[in-house]
Amino acid sequence: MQLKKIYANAKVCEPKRKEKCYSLEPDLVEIMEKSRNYSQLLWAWKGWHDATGPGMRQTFAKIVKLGNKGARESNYTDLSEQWIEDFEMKGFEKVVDDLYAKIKPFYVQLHAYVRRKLNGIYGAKYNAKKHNQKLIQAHLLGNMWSQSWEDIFDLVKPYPFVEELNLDKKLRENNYTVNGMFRDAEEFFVSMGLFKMNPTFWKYSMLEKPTDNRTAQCHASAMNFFNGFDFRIKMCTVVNEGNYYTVHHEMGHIEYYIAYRNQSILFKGGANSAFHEAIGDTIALSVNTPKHLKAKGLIDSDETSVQQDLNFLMKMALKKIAFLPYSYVMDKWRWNVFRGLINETNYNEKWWQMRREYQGLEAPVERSENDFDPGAKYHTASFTPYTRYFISYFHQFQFYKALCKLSGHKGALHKSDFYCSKEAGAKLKEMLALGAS
Ligand code: X8Z
Ligand code: ZN
Repeated sequence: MQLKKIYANAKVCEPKRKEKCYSLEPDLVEIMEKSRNYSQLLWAWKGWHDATGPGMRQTFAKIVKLGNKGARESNYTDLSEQWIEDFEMKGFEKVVDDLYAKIKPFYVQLHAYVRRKLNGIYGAKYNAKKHNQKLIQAHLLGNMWSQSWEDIFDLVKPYPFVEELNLDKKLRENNYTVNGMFRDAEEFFVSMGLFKMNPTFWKYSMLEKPTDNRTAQCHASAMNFFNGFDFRIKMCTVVNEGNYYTVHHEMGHIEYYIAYRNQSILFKGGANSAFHEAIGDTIALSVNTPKHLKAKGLIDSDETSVQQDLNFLMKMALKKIAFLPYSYVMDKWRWNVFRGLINETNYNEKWWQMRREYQGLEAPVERSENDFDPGAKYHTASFTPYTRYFISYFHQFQFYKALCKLSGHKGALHKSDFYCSKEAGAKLKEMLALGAS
């Protein structure tokens, strides 16, 4: 079966009630985010990894062969070189390695801090004999892939008794709908002089999971139909903080599509794929600030104490710093597969070797070469390169800083909101309109 089909159809069923099955979105994702029950988390984690990877293994190997053949026929050494070429930069892999090395000391501290907190919570449940005390078990970080850790913020909050804005709660209290979240994102872009979504967007986008028995590929995406007006988002949106963020991410793609719609076909693309991934996230950084949430009437005051600031920055680190080694591993592993340095005999062994080395994670249960744990991730099933996200997590802070400056912000960077800044908007629009030219 096609890999993407396996991913879209995978379900995890209860062992005693086989008819009671859960899909990734929203069920398993929510368990991973909210459950603090070691066994339940393990069940969801193992269930999803078992339901996806093993069936993908053979087809994945076949596609690697074909992909390499295609790349070589186009004079690349293999598919890794073709993927890397997207960034049009000599020595790009070294740039990635250097960025990772720069961030590593920070990540190591974050990891050690989180590990200690988790030991305090789940310690007794760890299998003391098997568990490596230096590693964190992969199912305890609030996320199926341990790629970003903000959903365990409540467990690791530096000042637990200081109250924070709980955006989830605020969205519920204000009776937010999915449509309302998309309207908010649109309104932010428009406030800066960027584009409104057009009727085609609202008519043909799939903003919620279909409720009939169609299977939807729920992983959020934004599509350009390359005719100058048809741009759509597909997302199984639910009303919560994480999705509020992702809605801005996806609309960032659409804004970019619209901005470069008049470029020649060759240039109808991002400056590179990382630029494309960074636009919506840049906006979301601004949306996330107390200043902005006050402007939206979601909180009463944007005065924050030092403790609140530190809590805020910890949450940011859980989201943005924890992501870096994850995104690094995703493509390092695949580049090495394309190069023949990893093959069908050791796909999973090498995957976990890299997960240990770079992310400091271990599988909570024994894994073998019958498993194929990289396949639990959408981008493996869809053969979507992932370095774009790694790089975009640097770009987005660079873009954010520049837009803050243009909007006239003074003071701490993490408090800057460039909502309504036409100066910042004009420059952003100018950059987006260049597309890949
Ligand atoms: O895949 C995405 C977007 C679509 S381009 C929702 N992201 C990566 C992921 O989910 O793994 C955004 C952050 C990283
Ligand atoms: Zn994206």
